[in-house]
Amino acid sequence: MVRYFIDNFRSAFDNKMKKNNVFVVIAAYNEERSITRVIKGLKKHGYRNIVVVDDGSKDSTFEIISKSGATALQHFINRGQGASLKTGIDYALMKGADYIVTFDADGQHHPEDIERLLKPVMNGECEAALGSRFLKKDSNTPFLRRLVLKMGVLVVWILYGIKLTDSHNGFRVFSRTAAHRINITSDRMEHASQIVEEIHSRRIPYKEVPVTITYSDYSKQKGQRGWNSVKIGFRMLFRKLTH
Ligand SMILES: Nc1nc2c(ncn2[C@@H]2O[C@H](COP(=O)(O)OP(=O)(O)OP(=O)(O)O)[C@@H](O)[C@H]2O)c(=O)[nH]1
Ligand SMILES: [Mg+2]
Repeated sequence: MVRYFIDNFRSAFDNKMKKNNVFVVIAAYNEERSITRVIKGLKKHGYRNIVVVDDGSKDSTFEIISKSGATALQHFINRGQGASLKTGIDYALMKGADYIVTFDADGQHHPEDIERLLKPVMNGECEAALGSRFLKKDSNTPFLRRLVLKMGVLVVWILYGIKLTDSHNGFRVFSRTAAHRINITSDRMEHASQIVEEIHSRRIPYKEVPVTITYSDYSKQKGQRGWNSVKIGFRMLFRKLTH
């Protein structure tokens, strides 16, 4: 009985210690309606180092983050999710992060999935864990979005020679080493393909891990339009041909 309590206490203590060097980086653009819930959810799961980059929002996102207890960084103009993640990752590295989680501000990601992503990186199995909504059966991704994402998988395979099940999933974990090596120079949504390309070309060991991505009315109304995805595809192709 005593042994049971000691083991439980030790495992809770170990988990807390492990989470101390985990930094969760969130890019947020006009997310005043969801950001409080997202930060609270992460804190509830024991994450203390939460870095939110307000990407020149026109609403009160920055004021909300500043009062939330999370670290609030700000772009004075809107620069895009890629640029925001770079700002947040650079900050986390500067603060000594050992593990970096990239997490969305619109409530589509679930904090309970973070441990599953962290595990293979902490075990030394890989340096980057990439979330995949398609390794799980219960995906609630709308049909059109699913189609666009599957095309993205195909394009990434053809352009970069890397075959993933979900190449445009913003939920990931990087080790400190991987975060240092992955150079995000694409400011906007093409950064997702660039991260995959960097992982491949720099031979960073990676693993796909199942995660749940929730599509709510809010996220669907705020999320990416089909046309935008086509533009991203063209920009990826342009980048590939000119680099
Ligand atoms: N759209 C957009 N999002 C940004 C920008 N800067 C930061 N973000 C954040 O990036 C995250 C992902 O943006 P989404 O537009 O939802 O993209 P997505 O989740 O890949 O696409 P959906 O599956 O359609 O939701 C959110 O947390 C945004 O707040 C920006 O300039 N534009
Ligand atoms: Mg979204």
